[in-house]
Amino acid sequence: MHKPLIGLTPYHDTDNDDIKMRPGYLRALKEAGAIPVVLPLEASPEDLKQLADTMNGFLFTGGPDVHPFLFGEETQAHCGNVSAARDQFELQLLPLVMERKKPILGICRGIQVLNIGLGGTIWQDINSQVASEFPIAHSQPFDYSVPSHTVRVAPGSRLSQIAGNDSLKVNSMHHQAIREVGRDLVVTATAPDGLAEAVEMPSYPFFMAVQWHPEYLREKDAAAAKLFQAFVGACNRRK
Ligand SMILES: [Mn+2]
Repeated sequence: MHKPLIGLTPYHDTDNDDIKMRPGYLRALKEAGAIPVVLPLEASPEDLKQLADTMNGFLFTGGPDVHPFLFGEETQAHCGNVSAARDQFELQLLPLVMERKKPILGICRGIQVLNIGLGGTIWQDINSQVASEFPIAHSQPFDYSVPSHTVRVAPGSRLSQIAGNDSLKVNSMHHQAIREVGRDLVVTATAPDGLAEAVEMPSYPFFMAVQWHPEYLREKDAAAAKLFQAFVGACNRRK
């Protein structure tokens, strides 16, 4: 039986123009039964359509900030580096994938870029823009394989069904977060400070995005491994 092919959007190192991929994403998809395929950043509109046709699903991975002009804002003092090439690639790919109803998983930057692609906005820098009596360490001080904060999962959501739990311990390495939620998305996990940590699109076959990094948790945490299994399962059904 052919395994599903899952296209991953790559990291773009703007200092030397390299594209890179963290092995954790590749291993997580491989363990869940897929063949991960690292996508290029330079692709014509025709190439993008062919990729959208050929891949069985898409993982929008972690990475740098998204350019604020893309969600209608000036650049805030604490916004980080951006890659125009990656912003453009991901935002052009998204509507083509959605037209074809291919499964989508977003991780970290992925949740933000998917939200922006659907008309939503983000906090450019949580620490300087969101006041909190007990600031949560969204840039955690310890290893990525160790969870640092909890999220409350919306009962009845797809995430709740997959994880089998309405409270999850997650890692956290983001300084940006969803502000206004994009079209047709619902928030399905929330951090103790009220920030959105997961979204999904109930009207779409499989559209889920998380702010944390389940690829670093999957070895010790069944809920993180199940997220990849559910995604790959949806990709298998779309072959
Ligand atoms: Mn967090």
